[in-house]
Amino acid sequence: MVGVLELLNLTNQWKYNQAGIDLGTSWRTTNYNDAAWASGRGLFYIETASLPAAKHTPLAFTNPRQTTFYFRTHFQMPSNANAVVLTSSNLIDDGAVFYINGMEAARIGMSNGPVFYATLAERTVDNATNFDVIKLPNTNLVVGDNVLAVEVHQHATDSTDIVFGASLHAAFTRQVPMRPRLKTPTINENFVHLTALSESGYLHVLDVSTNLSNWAPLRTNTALTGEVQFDLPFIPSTGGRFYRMRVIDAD
Ligand SMILES: [Ca+2]
Repeated sequence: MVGVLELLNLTNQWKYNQAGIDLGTSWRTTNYNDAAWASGRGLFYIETASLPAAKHTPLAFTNPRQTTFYFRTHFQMPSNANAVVLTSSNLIDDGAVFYINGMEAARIGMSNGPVFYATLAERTVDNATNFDVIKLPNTNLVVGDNVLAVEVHQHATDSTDIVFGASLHAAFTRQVPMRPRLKTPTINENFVHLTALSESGYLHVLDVSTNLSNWAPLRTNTALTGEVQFDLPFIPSTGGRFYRMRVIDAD
């Protein structure tokens, strides 16, 4: 797979907890039961100013006001996820910490060191009019279901606004090639047609040998996805031939 896949957009559904209580660390883990949390879609907000994306889910202050709001959502990774670059574009007022499957992945507007419920954001966002674009590590991704958990922190306990919205994109810049595989040859009176499954962005080289040890390249094919066909002159009198296919990263 090559290209960019949208995993989450700003209006995706999240579970959220705005109870104003310290949830410790378990809330960010994959298996945490968030069934009792409310559901909504971004942007989440307590904000009178206009924002660069649609406001969908109003939040409400407790008394005293929350320092931290918690959010969780799921996204799906396709099976060839090991060559992915994750980018997240966010509207955050004021700071946030991101976790992928329970492991911290990024911070926005938060200082280094341990972060607790009462930890204040180190930056002040007047109005969340600028997107924070960050890269997230792919090290903790799994094929299939993944959990993105985000805690949003206020800069001050009397802050009058909070905004959260996040999108997530995966760029597949380099895929692991599928194993080269030759299909059963077909023969007509002039050619042997050898076909192989191919993949975009890779050279497909067909080698020939008479003894399985001395291999020589015979054909190179740069065809895009689908089947690559190698047409070999059919010369019945020349004896047996062995063929193998190699897949080479064309970059
Ligand atoms: Ca704020």
